[in-house]
Amino acid sequence: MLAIRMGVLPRHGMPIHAVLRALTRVKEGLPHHLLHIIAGSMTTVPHPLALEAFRMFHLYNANDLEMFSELRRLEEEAVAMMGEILRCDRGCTGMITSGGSEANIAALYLAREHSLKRVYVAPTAHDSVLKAAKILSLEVVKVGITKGYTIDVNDLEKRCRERGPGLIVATMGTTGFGTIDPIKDIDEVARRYGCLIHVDAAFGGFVAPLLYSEPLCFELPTVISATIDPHKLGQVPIPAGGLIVRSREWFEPLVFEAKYMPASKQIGLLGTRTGGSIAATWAMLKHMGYEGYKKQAEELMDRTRSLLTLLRQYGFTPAAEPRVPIICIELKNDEYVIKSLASKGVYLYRCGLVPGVRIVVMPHVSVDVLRKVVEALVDVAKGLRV
Ligand code: 0PR
Repeated sequence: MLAIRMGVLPRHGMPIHAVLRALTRVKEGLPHHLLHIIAGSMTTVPHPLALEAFRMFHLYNANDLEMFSELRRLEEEAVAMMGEILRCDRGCTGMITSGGSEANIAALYLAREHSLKRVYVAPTAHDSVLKAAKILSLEVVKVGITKGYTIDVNDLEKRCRERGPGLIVATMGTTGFGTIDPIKDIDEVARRYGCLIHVDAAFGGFVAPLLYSEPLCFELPTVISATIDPHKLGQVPIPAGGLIVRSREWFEPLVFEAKYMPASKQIGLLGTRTGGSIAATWAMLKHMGYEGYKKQAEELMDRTRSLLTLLRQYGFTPAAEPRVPIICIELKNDEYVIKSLASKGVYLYRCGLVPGVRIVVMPHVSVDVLRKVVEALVDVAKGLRV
């Protein structure tokens, strides 16, 4: 008999009820979006329609472009709908990814394949951008920021003049501060120095273009690609990110040869990917429509503004004036604050770049929840002063 040393793998399988009981115990130990106060994360409770659509299609591999060619059609329509939100009126293409990180890595990869080997990155950009640059061996040019936590266009211009053409990453809804880089001014700099722009709208894509009339994305000629995540404010379950690119020609390097596949090709950085993410994204875009997401964005920004007023009344200072529903409250000792809040069942994140805590006003973060967050913060801050 084969001598196998058993560790955690049971020699004989456990009955289903015992497995489920064990999993239930694990789940009970985790914070829950509705039972606790999760007000620092960019995840929210997915819409029941999105979960149903995911369940209907999760079995199908979206990367079998022949057997499941209908899925690619759904994907292209979902991409076109998100492209419309990002003001691409025609010609855009792209794909549903596993999230914002994969979309950003793919965007920087496309730039590299089109001979842009340098990337201009501000410290407010999401970490996945530096991760992408590292994986792809791109030269990183660090760009300064203003006191308002947005890209300093004068500094960007200076760097572009010194270093030359490259891909500039602008963020529509910074992870730590909820600010938006001055994308229109960045476009002017890009034009002058032969650069292109990738807009990381992973969080802000379902908010900013629906609320603000200023040029923000594909209506600017140097914007070549954008990230927009359905699994953040799209109410779609994880995993669902979105990569939108201006043209089929720019997307081409993401079409890979795969000889063993019926279509002899695959798209994207991954292999097998679930059709569930595509169906869930398509379903929510069709269900919410432009006006549905606009209404959600307005409501979340209303809540954010009320929260800012309340926080200021209690003497808390936001690090920046947010334009998407993310607030960074400057606080020393943020690690202690986060831990103390968690012991009260209130889960926030740190802002990252500055000491402070971050609140993200997601759809499940109601006015009542926000009131409880502020109460808990006041309590913990009292402890800090003594
Ligand atoms: N770009 C921006 C602007 C982001 O904020 C994020 C994620 C990404 C890209 C990467 O997206 P994926 O995480 O989908 O790959 N920012 C979130 C954050 O830092 C990630 C997150 C989400 C972290 C939920 C924790 C959490 O509970 O908040």
